[in-house]
Amino acid sequence: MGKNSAKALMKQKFEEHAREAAEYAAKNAAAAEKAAADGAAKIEKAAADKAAKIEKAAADGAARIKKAVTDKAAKAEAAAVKKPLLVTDTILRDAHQSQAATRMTLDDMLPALDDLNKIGYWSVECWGGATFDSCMRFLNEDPWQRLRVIKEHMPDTKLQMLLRGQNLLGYKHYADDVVDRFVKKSIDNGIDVIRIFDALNDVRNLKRAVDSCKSYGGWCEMAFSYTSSPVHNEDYFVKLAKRMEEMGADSICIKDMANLLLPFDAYSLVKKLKENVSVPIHLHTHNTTGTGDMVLLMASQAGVDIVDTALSPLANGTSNPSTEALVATLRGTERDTGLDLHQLSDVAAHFRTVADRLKEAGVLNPKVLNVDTKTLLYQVPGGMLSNLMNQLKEAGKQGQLYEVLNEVPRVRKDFGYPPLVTPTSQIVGTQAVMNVLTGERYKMVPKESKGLLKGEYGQLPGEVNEEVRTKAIGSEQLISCRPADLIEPEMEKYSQELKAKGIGNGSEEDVLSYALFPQVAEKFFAERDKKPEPVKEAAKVQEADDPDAVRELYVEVL
Ligand SMILES: [Mn+2]
Repeated sequence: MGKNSAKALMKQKFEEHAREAAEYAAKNAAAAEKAAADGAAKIEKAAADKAAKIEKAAADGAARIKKAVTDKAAKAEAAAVKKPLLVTDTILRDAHQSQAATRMTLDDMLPALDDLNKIGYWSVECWGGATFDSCMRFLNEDPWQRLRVIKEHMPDTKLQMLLRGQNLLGYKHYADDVVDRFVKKSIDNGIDVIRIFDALNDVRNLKRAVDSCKSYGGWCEMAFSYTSSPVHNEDYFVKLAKRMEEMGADSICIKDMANLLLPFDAYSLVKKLKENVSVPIHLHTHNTTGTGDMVLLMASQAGVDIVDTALSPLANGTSNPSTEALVATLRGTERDTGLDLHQLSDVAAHFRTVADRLKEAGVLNPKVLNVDTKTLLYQVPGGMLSNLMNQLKEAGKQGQLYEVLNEVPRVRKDFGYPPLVTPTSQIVGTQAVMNVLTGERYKMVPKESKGLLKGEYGQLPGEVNEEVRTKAIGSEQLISCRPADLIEPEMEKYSQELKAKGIGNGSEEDVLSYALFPQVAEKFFAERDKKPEPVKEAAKVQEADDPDAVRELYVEVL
């Protein structure tokens, strides 16, 4: 082989080798490329899978959230639709107490009771307040018998009463055993709902009545006396309501006895209460200053559960707003009361005849229907205003009314801002009149003012002016405990007294009537037990030596 052919062979070999190498490399590269492509595809697929999964999860989540929101909205909507405003009618208690000095008789009520029972009210207020005293003092009627008859005719409607805590239906603190038996007998004779309040909002004065009400199976509605002052604000009332819920209240009532609560304040207060307590909120107001209907409407929009109204013949003015007007206003709305206007109108027709009778008898002065905006200016409840005017008239000093109206808030401040409700409205009002008429503040201090400053009625809400307190009671010891802690049991004593005097029918109800109003009850028993049929004419007004008689000068603010 020549040199050239050897070279050619080498070249050929080299080329072969190079071709093989190139082929090998190409093969490897293809494999690598394929692997890379496969890897990338895998990653891409995984990423796509993951993304799809996430997207699906997100979609699921969104759907779930959307569903939950929709459900909640539907529920809220359903709840709103299904939240009729509940109504308590006061026609048998506050309506005639506020307009006609509590002079409606059982005979006035009887023809309407069966129809009232069919209306579908949450409750009908028919007892307590001043009705008990008025029955015996003026109407020669046994208040217990009245309650039993009402119950008999109204078995399907909750019967409601108003109770002044430890004062029961009287004007002083009673012993715990009297409170307990009174609450028990009220429930035994037909009461279902007891609204319990204290003029000073001192919950210690509510405790005995509340515990008894619950132990005897009554619906315990705890009420606070609404007022406005530097110490009485929304937080104060919310705190009080929470305390009441803790004490076992089945419902809580805003008791605006003087129509001082304004519509937008009512809205805000009800909202706050609904946020902070879980028991139903019940609103009681009057139409003295002309804002009552608006107060109820705003409260209904804020979610109040129950409101007080009175059938139209004895509604408005110093009484509560009218039932029919509110029922018509809310018809077809989410707060529709469900009450039937025709049925209401039929029952109202009867009470129109009763209102006419009361007008003829001179106990219903149409003046009570006038809107009285002085309360808005002076924060003096309507009933209190009439008392002040009467007191000044008796003294021949009507011209000093505006001086007295300006003195009332000053006395109230000195006394630690008590809410102005019976009996504090009378105490503050009388003191203001004396401060003006004597020409020297606190020159004369009645024993009721002294008692209030001493702590006999419970704890005053704000700071007391110590200079005034010293001038009134000197260095006398203050009472810081619950006032009733100082009272011995009384039931046995009264029971023995009745036996010794040979009066009463031997029932515990009679002992209680006597415990609350000894002189009035004694006179009433004599009258009742002498004749088989109760006389219909009003009993004579008590003689002046009756210690309770002084109250006849007063108009109740309840
Ligand atoms: Mn009232």
